[in-house]
Amino acid sequence: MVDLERVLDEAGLTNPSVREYVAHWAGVTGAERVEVVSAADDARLIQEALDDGELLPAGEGRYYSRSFYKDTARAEERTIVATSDEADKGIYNNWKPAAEMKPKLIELMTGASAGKTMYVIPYLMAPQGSPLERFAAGVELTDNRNVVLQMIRMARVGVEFINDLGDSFVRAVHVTGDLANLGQGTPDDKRYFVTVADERTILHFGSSYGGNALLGKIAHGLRQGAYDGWKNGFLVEQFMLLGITDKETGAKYNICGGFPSASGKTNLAMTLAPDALGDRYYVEFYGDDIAWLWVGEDGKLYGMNPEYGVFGVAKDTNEKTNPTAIDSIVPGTGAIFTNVAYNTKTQEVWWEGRGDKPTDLDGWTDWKGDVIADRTGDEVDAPWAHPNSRFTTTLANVPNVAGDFEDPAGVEIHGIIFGGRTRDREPLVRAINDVAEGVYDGLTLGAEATAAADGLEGVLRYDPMSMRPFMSYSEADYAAHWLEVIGRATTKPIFAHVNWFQRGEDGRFLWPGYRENLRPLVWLMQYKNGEVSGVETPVGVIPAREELNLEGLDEQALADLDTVLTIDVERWQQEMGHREKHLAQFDGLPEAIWEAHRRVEDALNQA
Ligand code: OXD
Ligand code: MN
Repeated sequence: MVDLERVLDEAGLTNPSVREYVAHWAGVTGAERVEVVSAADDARLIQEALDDGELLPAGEGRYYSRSFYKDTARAEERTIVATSDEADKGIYNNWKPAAEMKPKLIELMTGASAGKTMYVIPYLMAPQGSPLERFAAGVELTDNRNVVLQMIRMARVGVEFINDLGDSFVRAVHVTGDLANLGQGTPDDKRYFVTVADERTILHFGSSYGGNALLGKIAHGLRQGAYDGWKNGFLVEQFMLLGITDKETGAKYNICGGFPSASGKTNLAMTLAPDALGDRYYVEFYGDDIAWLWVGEDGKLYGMNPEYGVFGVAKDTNEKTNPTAIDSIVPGTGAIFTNVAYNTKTQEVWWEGRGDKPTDLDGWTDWKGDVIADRTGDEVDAPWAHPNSRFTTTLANVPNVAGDFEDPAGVEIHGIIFGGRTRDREPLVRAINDVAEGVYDGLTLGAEATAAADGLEGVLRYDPMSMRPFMSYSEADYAAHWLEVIGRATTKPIFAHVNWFQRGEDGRFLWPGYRENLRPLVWLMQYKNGEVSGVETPVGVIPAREELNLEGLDEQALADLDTVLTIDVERWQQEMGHREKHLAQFDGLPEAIWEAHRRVEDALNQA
């Protein structure tokens, strides 16, 4: 073991609490070397990873990596929120006593980094100077270099972010473990991903992939953040955040919102105005996955994206679905691709939905590294890329990133939207004026079960506020916290529910989606400003057809528009029964939420 004091001195790591923490875990994990990293080390670490074959070049200034084939996604069933207070137990947070989990993790981690380097990653999940800065600092310890490279893209990294913060940092320990012998997905699964929320300590063992391993992002940026927000008066949500500037009036509107997975959140976050509206509206990108929201001293609601990069799902990302993403991963961006298909001869990458499948198989390997041309039998049709394959790129690479994305003051939030994936019932957009009804709408957010074969067609898998896998305390307290924070704002955002996925009887999508989604969002802001009045329905206010800006919208969409702007009362009444059961799971849910539920139910019964 090298002289730790000297390593920390040389790195300029002066915070005594951090030094003590590093020394403690270096001892537990038995790492052979310790290295403190900052963003400036990126080029050197990339070169080391290329030299070791851990990364492969994917064209100029882009890189390719593969994870272990049984380690390709977050493992929700192995993810636990632990505290010392059983009152923190919820339906979704997989709560366990801290006193039970900590010894397990310490045992798993003991000596588990022997022979490896332990990288010390001081990071900040906020622009420096943010009012939430003290909740945003962390120090991840990891024995995996690729995790360091990903973290440098996804967070602000360097000792300067933590030296002056005393003990106010999240302790985030990541140990990869022996991936080939962890029994992933079996009864003998050895992995554990634990957030000890009331100790601000994250202990993740047994993966080197995504949210299991980049601890700033989900474990801290969502789970720990949400717990801290609950105790300290702010909200932490799996929300995208975008800004719309009306070039004619100069007004700027910022909208954030939650979408269950596979409901197009990243595509919406990075959207551009449709061509016909491009002269008037400019859309800016703030974030595709996480927003922290707080009430400022002026009584307005503010929001910011705590991340510094995008860890986007590659599948179906192309010039039509998300041209902005494609532009943000071009040569020279430093983007890292994980688990997509890779051509060993041309260094190209490809994934399902990227465009036409290459017809010349020469050099192509799939996400596991197997040669595509050697495939036989059933393998021939197997996807080339893993469905959860990803690209990682920094925010600054996104062409329409907002000019003020680094402003510590954050931006005022004018609208909060929830968007599921619903084949009928949910109109294109419905505005919700009442705060409790807005929160109620978020709590009953869901995406349709995809397995029609289960007889579940039309039934939602509820995903409250799209936070189901990231809840860190009880849902009843979560609802009360939302009511308290938004209730405190004297200038309130408007809520809305959006749905881009209504289908016709023939199964086709009735709304073209993608860039056209700006139209209902513009309507929502006009409605909030009193410029249009919409049509009242039992479940909110929907646009009158003529209130939407329809310039340049294609003929088919115009023909289908009346259908996407209607409420199917009968289907809604059915849904209310499912909602009641869903909400009844949450003991102690605030009465205001039940009242909102009953108001909507009564309005439907009178319709
Ligand atoms: C997720 C992610 O797992 O954003 O939700 O990576
Ligand atoms: Mn996410």
